[in-house]
Amino acid sequence: MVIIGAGVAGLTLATFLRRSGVSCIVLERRDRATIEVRQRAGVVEARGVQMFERWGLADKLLAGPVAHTIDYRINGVGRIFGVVADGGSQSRFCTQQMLVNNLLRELVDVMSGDVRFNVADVMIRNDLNGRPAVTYSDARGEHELACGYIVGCDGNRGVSRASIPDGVLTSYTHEFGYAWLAALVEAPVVGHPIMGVSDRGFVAQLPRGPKMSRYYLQCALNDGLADWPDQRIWDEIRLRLREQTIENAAVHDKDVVPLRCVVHVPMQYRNLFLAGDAAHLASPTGAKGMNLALYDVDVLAQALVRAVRDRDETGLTNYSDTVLPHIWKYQEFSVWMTDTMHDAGDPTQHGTFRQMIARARLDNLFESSTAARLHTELQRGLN
Ligand code: RFL
Repeated sequence: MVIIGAGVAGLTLATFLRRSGVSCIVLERRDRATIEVRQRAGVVEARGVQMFERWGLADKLLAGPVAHTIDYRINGVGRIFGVVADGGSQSRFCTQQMLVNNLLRELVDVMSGDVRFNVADVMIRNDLNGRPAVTYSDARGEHELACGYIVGCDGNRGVSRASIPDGVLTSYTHEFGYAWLAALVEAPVVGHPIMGVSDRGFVAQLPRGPKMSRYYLQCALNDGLADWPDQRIWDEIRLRLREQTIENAAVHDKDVVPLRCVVHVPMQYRNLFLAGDAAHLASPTGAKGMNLALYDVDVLAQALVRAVRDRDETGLTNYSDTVLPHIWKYQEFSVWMTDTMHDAGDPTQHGTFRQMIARARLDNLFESSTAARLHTELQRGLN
């Protein structure tokens, strides 16, 4: 088995396989130090927590439960949404960087898993004649790995999906027409995580550890980092949250992220299986991208173990059909969250009618216990 990509999807899959006694090799184009510091998601939803519990890894990999509240703030007026408790598993705080580090420790340092960093020129052979194989090069030369199955966990711009011949995949894409300026700052969330609507555009502040948080500011698609010096970031945060007392803090990392949703169907071709961002992207408003990657590899790991141990490929044959209904459900949630949180604010993009509709949707969350329960289920990934 060869897994391409040592992000959340690739490392989780390799860890599950290794714990099941199935050997695999992970090929990663970056060095270990680089993938250990990539910061993005912050929460493993309740469904993912249940998955890690089932694989006996939750307490090794994840930190404590997350706050059960979100401050949905409209032009400075906050309403605190309380996640409806049902006594089941709670979502847990775990930044993507923390999860990747913990997976690397478990897989490489504890279980001596085979992760090869700094590889280049990865190519896939997946034709009908002969055994599947992956070739790559590194500092020691060129290599070929003959294998039974190949899993593409190499993100949206990797080689795995690109290796599938034209005409096999259908790509469903939705562009929202705006972007986010994402800034990791040295200031914790004080009070509740914020999802903010403002007539200057969307703003959010989400926790990223005891000393850090990440702010998101809606911006134009063609904005670059040069348009967002640190002082402008803090000025906009104060204006959009209507909190003039917020003080500037160090900005550690910033990026401009266009908002889009994409699903590539089917998520497999012959002996190649796609998982995580290699197969789909969800706009970050719903906080689902990493969590969907975890869902894919949970299903795929079980199917691969059955194929190797019991020579039963049913799970692999059905992989794409099994995961896609869940992927589409959470694409819908991501689109709902993105439209609602952006349309409710600045009406320049979609007009005042959509603004009022979006605000009515938010009102529903606070006025209907049925709407609140559904929103909670979707946030926890349990729907
Ligand atoms: P990754 O994490 O991108 O890992 C892919 C790995 O493959 C390697 N690679 C290759 N290796 C070998 N050969 C090649 N040719 C290769 N090409 C690529 C790369 O170096 C890398 O190590 O994909 P994966 O594992 O599928 O994980 C997906 C998640 O990273 C992604 O969905 C999330 O970060 C999305 N996301 C969020 N998800 C959440 O669940 N909650 C959130 O709050 C959340 N916030 C976010 C996000 C994504 C964001 N950006 C940057 C788009 C916030 C932002 C701003």
